[in-house]
Amino acid sequence: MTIDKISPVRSCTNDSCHIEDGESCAMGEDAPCDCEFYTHENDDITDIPESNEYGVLWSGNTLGVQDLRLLQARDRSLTVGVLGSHNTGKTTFLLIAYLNHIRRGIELTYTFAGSKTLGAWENLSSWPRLDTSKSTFPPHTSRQAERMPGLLHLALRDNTGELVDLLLTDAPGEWFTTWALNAEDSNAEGAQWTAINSDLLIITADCKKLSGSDRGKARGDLINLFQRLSPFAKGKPTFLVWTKTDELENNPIPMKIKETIVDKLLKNIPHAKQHEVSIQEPDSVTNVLHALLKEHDISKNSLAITTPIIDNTSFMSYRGNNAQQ
Ligand SMILES: Nc1nc2c(ncn2[C@@H]2O[C@H](COP(=O)(O)OP(=O)(O)OP(=O)(O)O)[C@@H](O)[C@H]2O)c(=O)[nH]1
Ligand SMILES: [Mg+2]
Repeated sequence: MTIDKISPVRSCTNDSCHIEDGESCAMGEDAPCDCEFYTHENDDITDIPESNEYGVLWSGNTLGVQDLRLLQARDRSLTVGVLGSHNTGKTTFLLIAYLNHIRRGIELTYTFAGSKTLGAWENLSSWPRLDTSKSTFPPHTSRQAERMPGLLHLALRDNTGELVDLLLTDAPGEWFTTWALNAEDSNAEGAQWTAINSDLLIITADCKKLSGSDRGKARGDLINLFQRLSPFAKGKPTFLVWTKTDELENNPIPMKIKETIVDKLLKNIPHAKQHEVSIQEPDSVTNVLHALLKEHDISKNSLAITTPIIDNTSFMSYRGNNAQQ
């Protein structure tokens, strides 16, 4: 789902199968074309690489709903929804987070402990890695999967050794612009899925756009998104992330525009916090992700069980690891 290309129109007539969303065949076929319910047209346009045909965890592709069940059986997993309109730096944010985690020798609060979507991460990474003189940003995220975004997986370990599976959404920005205007639009299903299913939320605010000639539209899109997201963000750690801050030195965001955005953010999502990131400072991205996880831990701990200790023997006093003693 990460590289733009012409693909055949693929569909499955089995209602309980979501193979179009990147999942495995519900009938258990390894190759979807072996399934009686599966059809694909325009096959002559392009060959699909084999890895795209298999919706199983070892393919390394982005995950779908059925894949999640396999992952969630292992431990707690957290879905991080990354929302923002087209070109606001969502995929770049995710990619920097991945690349920074796999770099050796850097001190991190949460360390890299694996990924089920290495194929998808490495596909994205090939763009900046191509060649130092020609390296480039990842391409625009295509809107092939309509019902849910592609999920990128990062397993991280905190300093107590506890594992957390992060599922990061990589969705096309058009979904959110459409959803902000009309939640019922059929092109907005994936955005709605993201808002409902995310445990943690990141909204990207593009400093370059907000200081450029199209800043009025950029501001409008962002405020519409705050309003639409407001009921879904309740109780979820939410960050507004100002992306591309390296652009601000030459072209700052007009004060009035920034004030309006912050004002609307706090009206609609009062608990939202703000952070700044830039490709020039990769650690800024990692810090945001870690701060979001810390925020989640704080909100989780505030709900910790506080059963009073009413017996003196240590056996009777034990309340489990989660209880505050
Ligand atoms: N100056 C600067 N440009 C950036 C930075 N991050 C991203 N960009 C630019 O922004 C463009 C869009 O970035 P993406 O990460 O693809 O944006 P996106 O939100 O995923 O876009 P869609 O997939 O279309 O929704 C890139 O191609 C870069 O040109 C940054 O930190 N600084
Ligand atoms: Mg993208």
